[in-house]
Amino acid sequence: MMTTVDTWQLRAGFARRLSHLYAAEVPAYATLLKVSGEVNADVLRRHGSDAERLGSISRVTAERHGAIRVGTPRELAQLASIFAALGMRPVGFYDLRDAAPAPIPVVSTAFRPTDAAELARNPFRVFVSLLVPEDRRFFSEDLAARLTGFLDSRHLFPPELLLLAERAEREGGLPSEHAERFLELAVAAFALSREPVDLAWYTELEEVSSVAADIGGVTTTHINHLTPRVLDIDELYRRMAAGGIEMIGSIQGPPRWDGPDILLRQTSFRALAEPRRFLNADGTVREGALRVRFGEVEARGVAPTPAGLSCYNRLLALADAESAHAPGGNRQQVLREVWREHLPDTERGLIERDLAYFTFRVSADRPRRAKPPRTLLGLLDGGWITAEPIVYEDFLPRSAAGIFASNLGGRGSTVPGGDSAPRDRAWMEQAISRPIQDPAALYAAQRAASLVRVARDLDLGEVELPG
Ligand code: OOG
Ligand code: NI
Repeated sequence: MMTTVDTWQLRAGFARRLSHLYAAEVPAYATLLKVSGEVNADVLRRHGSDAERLGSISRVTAERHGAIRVGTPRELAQLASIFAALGMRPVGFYDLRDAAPAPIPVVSTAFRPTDAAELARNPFRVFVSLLVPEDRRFFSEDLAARLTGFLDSRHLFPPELLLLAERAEREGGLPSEHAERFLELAVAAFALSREPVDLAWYTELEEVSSVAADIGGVTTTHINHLTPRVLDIDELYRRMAAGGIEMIGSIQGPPRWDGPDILLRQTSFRALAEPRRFLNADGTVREGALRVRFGEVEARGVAPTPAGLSCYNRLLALADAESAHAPGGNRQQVLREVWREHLPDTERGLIERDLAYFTFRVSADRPRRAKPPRTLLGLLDGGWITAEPIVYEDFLPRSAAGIFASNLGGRGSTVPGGDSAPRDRAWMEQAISRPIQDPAALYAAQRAASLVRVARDLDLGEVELPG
């Protein structure tokens, strides 16, 4: 009998192979993995099971996100099919075209497992960006026409890969020898190509945006970075810097502080230039180098509610304003003070103000005789139930823009007032003929399901949320 490789096994296999490929292509990534592993082991030793409050050590050790950039809706739809074969669905919509510190001519989504059990098996996620040649703030009509022509004529994925992807999605996995072939082709599609790069074309696009050149200047795509998860990102930053890797700027996102970690904190470093061959206008080929890929690492916290997310954005703006008054000051220090002043420093505080998502379950040592209250806080404070944070599984537009910007060569150029070509989640759903889920709705559904179980176990009608 033929054995079937299930969807989640395909996903885990893909993530593992892509990681091997990237480590072979970008040696600094291999260093990053080694240091991340050491930091995680140290945190686990120091804090024991507390260190696993936001994910088991086996999940965190295997956890990666990647980034891939494509040029057309057709390419994005093909990627969506490959990721569907791996049990990864599009979640969230990000428009980076008016992002600070530098606008990027892309709109993005993230492909990831959406189910808690699937996330626990393997949480691999990929941030995928789609170029917007129709945006006149970046591309003139003439350049856009040539760019679209170039993109329409290339084929990023071989037909065999796309057929296997369709089958894997339909059947929830693949027979083992097909699985092997599928993974081989899928990983190869994201390797850095040895094809010569047309220098004049690449340079013309680079003058507009180096992301545009990275996407539309070549006939292939590639994995742009792969990011491990670490339990203490400040310690990782210190060790990488001490090891002679030049880390960029600082850690993006929330500060380190005494309260619960929310959202995600990320930092990155520029990878070395990689050898590439260039095609000159006279038809000759020469050896050169391109610096398009980088290393990144992240620490994840609890998922915010919509109220928590707008609170986060407000606090960042507040910190920006304070930093503007005292330029040259310590940003982390400023953030820490803002956090202390405005955010509750306990999980209970986050629950009370409905700023973050948790799941709840009835505690083993709950009171036996009394009648349970109906409110969430009453149940929590009375020892009836316990709360567990839901990990943030998504991305942050502002950090993403910062990551893009800090790793780009030139600043590029934009024409203010040009037609921006409206793009939103509905547009992207149509472009790929698949629904794109809302991150907050996924977290809210997880919380709601846990409360239904609590209500059933305690024989309550319904549990009342705060607020
Ligand atoms: C994606 C940048 C976004 C993150 O971690 O926020 C990202 C890219 O460089 O293509 O990966
Ligand atoms: Ni990233």
